[in-house]
Amino acid sequence: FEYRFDDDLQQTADSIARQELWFRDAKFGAFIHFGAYSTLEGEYEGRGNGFRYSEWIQISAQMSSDEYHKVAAKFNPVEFDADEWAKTFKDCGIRYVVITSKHHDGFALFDSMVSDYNIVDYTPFKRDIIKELSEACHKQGMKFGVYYSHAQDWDEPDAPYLNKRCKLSILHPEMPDDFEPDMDRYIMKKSLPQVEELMKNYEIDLIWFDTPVGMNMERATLFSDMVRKYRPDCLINSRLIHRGKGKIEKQYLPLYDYVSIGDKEVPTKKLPLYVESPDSVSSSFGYKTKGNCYYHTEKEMIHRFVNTVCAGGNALINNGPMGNGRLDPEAVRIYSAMGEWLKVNGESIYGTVRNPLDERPEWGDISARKDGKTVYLHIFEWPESGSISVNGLPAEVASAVYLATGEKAGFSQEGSFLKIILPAQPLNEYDTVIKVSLAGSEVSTELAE
Ligand code: H79
Repeated sequence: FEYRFDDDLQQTADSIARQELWFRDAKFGAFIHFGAYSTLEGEYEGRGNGFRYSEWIQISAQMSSDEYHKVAAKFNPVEFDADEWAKTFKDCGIRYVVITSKHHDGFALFDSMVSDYNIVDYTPFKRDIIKELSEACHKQGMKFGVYYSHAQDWDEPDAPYLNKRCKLSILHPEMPDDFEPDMDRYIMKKSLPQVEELMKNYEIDLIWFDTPVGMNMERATLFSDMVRKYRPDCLINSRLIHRGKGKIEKQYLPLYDYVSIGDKEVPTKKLPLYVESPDSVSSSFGYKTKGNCYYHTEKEMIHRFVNTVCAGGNALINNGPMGNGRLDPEAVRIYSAMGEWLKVNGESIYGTVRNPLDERPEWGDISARKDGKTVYLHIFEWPESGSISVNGLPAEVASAVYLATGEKAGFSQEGSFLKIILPAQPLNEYDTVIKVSLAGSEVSTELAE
């Protein structure tokens, strides 16, 4: 785990209060990468399929903005149905949704007065996807957030580029050789006013900034203040100002509410601050069929999810809808397996806190209730020995019960050492959960506060 935090580094009281409105208990979010790139599926005129991420096609296929504009102008996801998306997510146990309102390509999925490079003004589709999806999600009782690429914008010559492959001469051959990019000009002209539009015109519960190339305290403060001005309860992620790597500076903390760990990173250690992991059902974020790509198995996905929650975070698990506007059936299959598992075992996920014990067990993982009197044992790998052990319980065990059936589990306890005798077969092929209720003194959950 490559992040370093000061011992005394804490999120601000305001941020913690905002997180506790809904975010900390929600655990499971759906991330959605959808845009003009979705139609290309990771390849343009036979090129560009070597990148892991299909949403990077403009760079991987080295397309000029003029070329990419033609792709965007044809974006017509006629089968998009916000209510169907929202209902599918809700049925799978998802509590919040975060969709790309503008990715690095600069193309917006909402009706923007700031730039007509958006789905309403620039395409035959003409519908505001952000508006429709925000309403559909709220109707289902889910929270709604937007991803917004505030620093990178490949359509804007003034915006900075993350990577040497994003050459101005390729993206914008029309620009003179002596052109000097001015990031502040881009921020004032496009990204800050678009964030204002999103905050003013939509019901947004969370804004997900990404790739803070060129950001500093001053620039980040503009965005943070803009969000807070219109939507004081709206959560902001840490990529507004930093990538979460290395040491996190204390002065940044009031600008955002929680830390985004690395893309597709599953935490392996306890997390010092409240975090969210941007995971994906596949190796890409945007829908990809060309070149190398893989999907996680249902089992892998559930383990990644449970590990993240047990480390003390939320999992924002991405799906890339198809260019025609339908959800990717592979993603739906994976979410559905998670949903079926959650219907039985959701008590061990929602509203829980991280593993209060010192170690992650080799057979799986552990989550806990806030009351400090309940721990959930998640058994991923069924042991041949026919039993598992837990070390470090601070109190006597009053009961141990399988969440799947409500049946009692056999156990013996010696001091802080608990042994559970298992049946021959797991009760669930992904993760069998045993709820252990403690009597008397409490398991400390103070680290998770
Ligand atoms: O939106 C998703 C990614 O497109 C975005 N963050 C997630 C949530 C992202 N932006 N930047 N990065 C990820 C890191 C960039 C990695 C890169 Fe590469 C290395 C870009 C070019 C080289 C990966 C590998 C992408 C292309 C090759």
